[in-house]
Amino acid sequence: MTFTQKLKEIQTKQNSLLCIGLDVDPEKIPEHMKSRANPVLEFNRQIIEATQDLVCAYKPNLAFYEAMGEGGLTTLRETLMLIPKSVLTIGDGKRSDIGNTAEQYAKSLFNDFGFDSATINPYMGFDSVEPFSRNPEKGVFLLALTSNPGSKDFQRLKVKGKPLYEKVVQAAKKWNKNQNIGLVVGATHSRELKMIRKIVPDMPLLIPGIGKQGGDLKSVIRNGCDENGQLAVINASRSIIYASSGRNFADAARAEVKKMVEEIRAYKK
Ligand code: OMP
Repeated sequence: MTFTQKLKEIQTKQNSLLCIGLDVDPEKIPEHMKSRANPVLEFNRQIIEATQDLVCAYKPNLAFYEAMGEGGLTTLRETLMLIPKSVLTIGDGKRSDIGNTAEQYAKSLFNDFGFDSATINPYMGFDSVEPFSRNPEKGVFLLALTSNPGSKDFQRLKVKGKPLYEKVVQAAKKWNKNQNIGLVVGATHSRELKMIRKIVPDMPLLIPGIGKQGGDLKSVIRNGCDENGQLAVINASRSIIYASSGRNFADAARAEVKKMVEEIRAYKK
């Protein structure tokens, strides 16, 4: 089964397009957790247990775990073991390098950590992406138009009359022989999202930027889903995992997730 088929199946079974970003900053977790043996792991365990029936994916951003120093990657590995197989994992490292090195990144993310998919920077071209997309079961999300203000610095530059991000979309479509490539499009660009969805009607779109970054959920759902109301993976991190800084943080995260999932279902109609 290809990654895209697997994503469709999981989104149907879970009846959810929502992805939670496990971007855990040890300083931001509730005070009462800080005396635990491994506060971040325990925090993740409670977030995952409280939300796993309501989401289609979890996306740990590797930066947060690398920044923890020794033990951070072990915490990431242990976190991945807590995620049930009914839900996908996205390793968000935005990796890229020459083919020989990209092979090692792919091996690390897919074989060693065992992520189902990863975010990849396509700037270095096909040979840098191919090691990640070789296995049809593993998904690759190529950065197309990112949610941050700096996305205009390069991604919107015109190349032969078209913005660079559109060239990335066209290339991803061409490279998608294994039906496992998707694109990252920020929720902060809903007009462009609509245009990108038209070019790639059946590719997964990872859409971060809801919540703290200000993306509008309704327009993202209306513009980012495929014709069956699927294949958009809507990510929110801080607005969910830090919904409360108190003892009720996991319940508060669940309430926030429930609210978002219900809104998404309503907007799909
Ligand atoms: P919140 O703003 O807290 O919801 O977090 C957004 C998450 O999505 C972070 O892990 C970002 O690194 C990631 N992200 C973006 O915010 N914008 C992008 O354009 C791409 C990503 C990503 O690839 O996931």
